[in-house]
Amino acid sequence: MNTRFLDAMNRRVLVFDGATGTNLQTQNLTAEDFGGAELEGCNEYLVLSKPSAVENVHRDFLEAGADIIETNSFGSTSIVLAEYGIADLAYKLNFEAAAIARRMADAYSTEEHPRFVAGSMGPTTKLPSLGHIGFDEMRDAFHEQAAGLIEGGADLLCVETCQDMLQVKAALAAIHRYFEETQTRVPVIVSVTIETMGTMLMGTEIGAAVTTVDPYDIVTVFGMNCATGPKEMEENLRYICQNSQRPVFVMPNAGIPENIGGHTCYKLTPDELEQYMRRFVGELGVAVIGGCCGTTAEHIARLAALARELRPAAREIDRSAMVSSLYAPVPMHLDPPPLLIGERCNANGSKKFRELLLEERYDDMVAMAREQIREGAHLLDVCVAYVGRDERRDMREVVSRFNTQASIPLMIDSTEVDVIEEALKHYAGKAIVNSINLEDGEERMAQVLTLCKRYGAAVVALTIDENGMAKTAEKKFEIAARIRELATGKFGMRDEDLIFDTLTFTLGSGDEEFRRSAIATVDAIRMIKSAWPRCFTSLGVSNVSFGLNPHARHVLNSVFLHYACEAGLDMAIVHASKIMPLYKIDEEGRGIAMDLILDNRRWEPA
Ligand code: THG
Repeated sequence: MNTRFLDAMNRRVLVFDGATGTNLQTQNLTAEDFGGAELEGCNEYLVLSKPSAVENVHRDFLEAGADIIETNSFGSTSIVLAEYGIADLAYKLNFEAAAIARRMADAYSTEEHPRFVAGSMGPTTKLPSLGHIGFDEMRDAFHEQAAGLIEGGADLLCVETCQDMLQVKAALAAIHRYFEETQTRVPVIVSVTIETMGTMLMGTEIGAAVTTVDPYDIVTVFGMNCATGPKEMEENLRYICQNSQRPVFVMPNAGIPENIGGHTCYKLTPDELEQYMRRFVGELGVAVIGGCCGTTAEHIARLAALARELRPAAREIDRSAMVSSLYAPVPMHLDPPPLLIGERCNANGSKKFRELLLEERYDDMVAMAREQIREGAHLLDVCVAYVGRDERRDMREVVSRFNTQASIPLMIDSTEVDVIEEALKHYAGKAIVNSINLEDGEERMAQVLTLCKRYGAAVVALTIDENGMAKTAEKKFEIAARIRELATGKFGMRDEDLIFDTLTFTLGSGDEEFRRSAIATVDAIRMIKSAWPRCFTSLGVSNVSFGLNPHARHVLNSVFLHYACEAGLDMAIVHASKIMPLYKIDEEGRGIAMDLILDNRRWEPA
C-alpha cells in the first residue's frame, strides 16, 4: 500500500473538504447542465455533463486548505443510478469523478503539502437489513464503484454516511475482493451516520458499529459524519475515541438542518465549528476532520488553520473484545462470568424449535429467540440443520429475521461452509461462527476462517483433530495450540476472536471411558486461559447431563458450569432459565454433582 496518506496522518491532523451537494446547489445549475430534465438533480452525472461545476467545488476547498477532497460519487452506484435509468454508467461516473478530483488535487499538491483524493461511497438508497436488496447485489455494485474510483485515481476510499451495518459489510466485502483481485490496497475510511435520536437509521448504537467494523483489517480509519452538527455528535464521538482501535474521523453538518421558507438551512458558523473541532482534536484525540452538509470553504479554512497548530490528544483505548447484534454490542467476557448463550434455537437441541422449523413458523421461532433473551441469554446459538431440508435456505430465513427482530448477537452453529456464509451475509452485526475443528484436516478449517475474515466474525474452535475428539487435557491443549497457530499465523485471526471449546461429554451414562472427562475438559480450559489470556473459552454445558432426569440435569449443569467458570470459562451454551445459583441447590445435590464431576467414587448407583 502507498503509505503517503498514512504518513501524513501520523504527522498531523488532516482536513477533509466540506459539503459537495450544498455547494453544487449554490451554482444555480440548470436542467441542461445536468444533461436534461430527466437527469436534473442527479449530482453524480455532472462529472460528464458539467465537470466545471464539480471542479469549482474542489477548487474552493483546495484553496481553503483542505488536505483531502472527496470525489463527486456519493450516489454513483448502479443501485442509485438505476433510479435515473443510467445504471450502466456507474463505472464511468466513478472513474471520471476520481479523475477530475485527481487533476485538481495534483494541481495543488506540493512536496510540503500533498493533497489527497478520497473516493466517496455513499450508502445507496436501499437498506439490506430490511431486505430492500440482497447482499451479493449490493456488494457487486460497491465493487464496481470501488474499481472505478481507484482506477480513476483515488488515493483512498471513504465508505460514508452509513445507515445500515449490513451495507457497511457489503461495501467492505466488495473492497476486500477488489484488493485481492488486483493485489492493490488503499486506505479505507468507514464513517457511520448517527441520527438525532442517537442511533443509526436501523437502530444501531455506536458501540455496535465500532464492534462490527473492528475485525476488518482493511479499515484504516473509523468515524462518523452527517445527520447532525458537532454538538449532537460529541457523546458518540467520545465513545469512538475510547473504544475504536483506529484513528478517528469526524465530519459534522453545519448544525441540524432547519427548514426555513421551504429551504434547508444550516446555521453553524465557521467559528462555532472551529470551537467544537478544537475540543474534538485536542481533548478526544480525533485525527481526521472535515465538514458535511452545509459546510462551506470558510468552515474548511478554519479547520485547516486549526490543523496547523493542534495535535490530537493521546487516547486511552478500552480493548475489551466484543461481539454485536445489529443493535448493541456484548462483551465476550463478563465480570463475573459466564456469558450465557441460549441453546434452544437449535433444531437438534430443542424439539419445539425443530417442529417450528419443519412447519416454517418463522414468527414463532423469533418468539423463541425473544423468550431466551427474557430468560437471560446474552447470545443465541442458532442451528437449523435437519436431514432432508435445505439448511442454507432455512439459515437465510432465520438469520435475516433474527438480525432485526432479536436484539442480541448470534452464534452461527453449522458444519456446512455454504450455510455459514449464507448466515454471515444476512447478519449485520459481529457474529460468532460455531465451529471449526481439525477432524478433516486443515482444508475445511481454512474455508471457514476465510469466511470469518471476509465477514468479520469470531469463531469457536473445538478440540478435535484427524484422530477424533481429544480426551485428555494435554491433547485438548495441543490441538487448541495447533488451531491457534494456524488461525493467527496463516489466516490473520486475532486471539480475541478465538473461542476454544474443550468439549463436554456426558457424565450421565456412567460410561467408564468418560468418568474423568469433565476434569480433563476443565483442566484444558485452565491451560488455555493461562497460555493465551486474550483467547476465550466456551462449553456446551448441557451435554454433561445427557441421559439423566430433568431435575438431576439442571443440578449437574449448574454445578458443572460454576466449577468450569472457576477454572476460567468465559461463556457457555445453556438453557439460561434452568441454570440455578449454587445457593439454591441443596448441599446433598451439590455434593453428588461435584462427586460426579471430580469422579469421586463415593457415589455409586445402587
Ligand atoms: N459445543 C459447541 N456447540 C454445541 C455444543 C457444544 N452446540 C450444540 C450443543 N453442544 C449445545 N446445545 C445444546 C442444546 C440442547 C441440549 C443440549 C445441548 C439439550 N436439549 C434437550 C435434550 O436433548 O434432551 C432437549 C430439550 C427440548 O427438546 O426442549 O439437552 O458442546 N461449540
